[in-house]
Amino acid sequence: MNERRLKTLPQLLTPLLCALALGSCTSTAPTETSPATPPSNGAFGNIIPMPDSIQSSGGSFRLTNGAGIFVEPGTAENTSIGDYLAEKLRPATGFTLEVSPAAGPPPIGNIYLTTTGVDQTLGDEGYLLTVSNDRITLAASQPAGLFRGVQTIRQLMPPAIEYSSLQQGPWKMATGVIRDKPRFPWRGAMLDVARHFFSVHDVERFIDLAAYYKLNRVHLHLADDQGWRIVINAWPKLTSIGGSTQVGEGPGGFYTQADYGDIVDYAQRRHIIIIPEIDMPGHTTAALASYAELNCSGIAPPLYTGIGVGFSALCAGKDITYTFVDDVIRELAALTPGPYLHIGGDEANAMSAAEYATFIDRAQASVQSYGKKTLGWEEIAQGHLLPGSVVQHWNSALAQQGVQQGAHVIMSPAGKTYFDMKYTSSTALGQNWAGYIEVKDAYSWDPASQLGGVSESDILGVEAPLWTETIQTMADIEYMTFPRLACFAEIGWSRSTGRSWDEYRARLGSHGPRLRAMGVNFYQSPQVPWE
Ligand code: NGO
Repeated sequence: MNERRLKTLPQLLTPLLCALALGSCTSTAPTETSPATPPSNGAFGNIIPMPDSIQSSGGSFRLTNGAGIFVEPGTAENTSIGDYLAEKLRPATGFTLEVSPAAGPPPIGNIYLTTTGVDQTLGDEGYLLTVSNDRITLAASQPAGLFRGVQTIRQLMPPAIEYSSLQQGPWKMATGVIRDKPRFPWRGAMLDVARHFFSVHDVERFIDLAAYYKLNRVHLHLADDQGWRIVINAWPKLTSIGGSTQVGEGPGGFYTQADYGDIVDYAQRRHIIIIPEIDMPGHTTAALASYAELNCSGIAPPLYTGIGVGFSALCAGKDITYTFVDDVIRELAALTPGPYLHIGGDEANAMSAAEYATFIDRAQASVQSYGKKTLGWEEIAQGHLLPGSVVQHWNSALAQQGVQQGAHVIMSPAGKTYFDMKYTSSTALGQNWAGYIEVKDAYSWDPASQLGGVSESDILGVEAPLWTETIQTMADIEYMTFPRLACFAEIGWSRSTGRSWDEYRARLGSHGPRLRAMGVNFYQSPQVPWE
């Protein structure tokens, strides 16, 4: 039970909303809803990730044909969010849901999205959602906050709203006020498109599903031993040769720079930043097989389609290696609006510690020279980190060395966040080197107490990787990712106090019909009372 939430909500929110004239001053006396005891009708308490505060007012809003979505101000960014919401609500309702600019709250029955005159303490992604009998008002100080709040509106609608075909209404939602903002600014999911290649369409679906649970980063693991997946114009054989294989017998594949641009744009519209990773200096067989000169021996190894790790390395002693690295980073930086480039850095066991440290120093310098910040797996903390470099914890205590150098950390502890770990010993897909991760395990941990020497203030956020050695199709991706992504999203977004597995499992169970409506092939864990 969260005492702070219970005491402060009526005192803080109602006057604030009335003062902002956001259409929330209904005559219905608000009733408090603790996150640990959602209302029995579930409607206002089944949101994932759990909002920072919820106050339900016992009424109901009904969306009917003729309703519109009004955005204020009608900037391109706000209009795009209005359009996105309309696109999500139109198929199941069959309503036209026109999107128009507004100056002040619209008439009764409409949806109002506003960034005008909104409480700045909501931050970049926070929002204030007021559902009254008359209208839905979503206020945020930034467009990203509006976008996150739109996901809450979707989750307040009946689950059938998520079907892509016409469904039976009525389209009612419970009334109340939600004030919400995230715990961590970085909440990511990683998709390994190197071990198996996935189409632009698959990546976009992955992005869409991540957006539903308010993630804001999608990290693409674009190169590994088994495949190089992004065209680099200065080194075309990386994809023509290095992109031609994957784990097993499949033909591999790669993204053109235009494909990658489409993915970046698709993510940007969902207020998600794409983090591209080129894994180096290890995990580089695809590059080494494409260009003999990148090998210390001058001889290209054969392409690799197995699942071993730690055996390959670029040649740290050759100048051409750094020309190559700089070319790749330059082209990737030019294609990537986000501030980070991920240089990998994990398991470079085939080079000496001194060579590794030199390599990481030089790669970081290249990243910085193109105006970006470096992200790397925790091993990069063995180099000299530049200010702004971020270390991604996965399986050792090396992130502590990063913290000692002043770096921030992204928490991806393998035993909790690796979506490629099997749920149980009978899961057909996945690996188990970091253990089994049932749904309860995916929910029951806290980033700030996970690794000694890495505390809340050191942590930029969390990220869950899906490595794809055993994952071949979108259905496989969905099975390993869901429902664990929902658990993970709550760890990244919601406050840690008052969290309870017993409360959460019921809330997650209520997402069964939503995931089914979206066509998600999720693992129906026996730990969860699925509806
Ligand atoms: C490790 C390894 C990856 C594997 C993954 C499989 C990291 C950072 N490096 O995680 O190459 O694919 O495990 O679980």
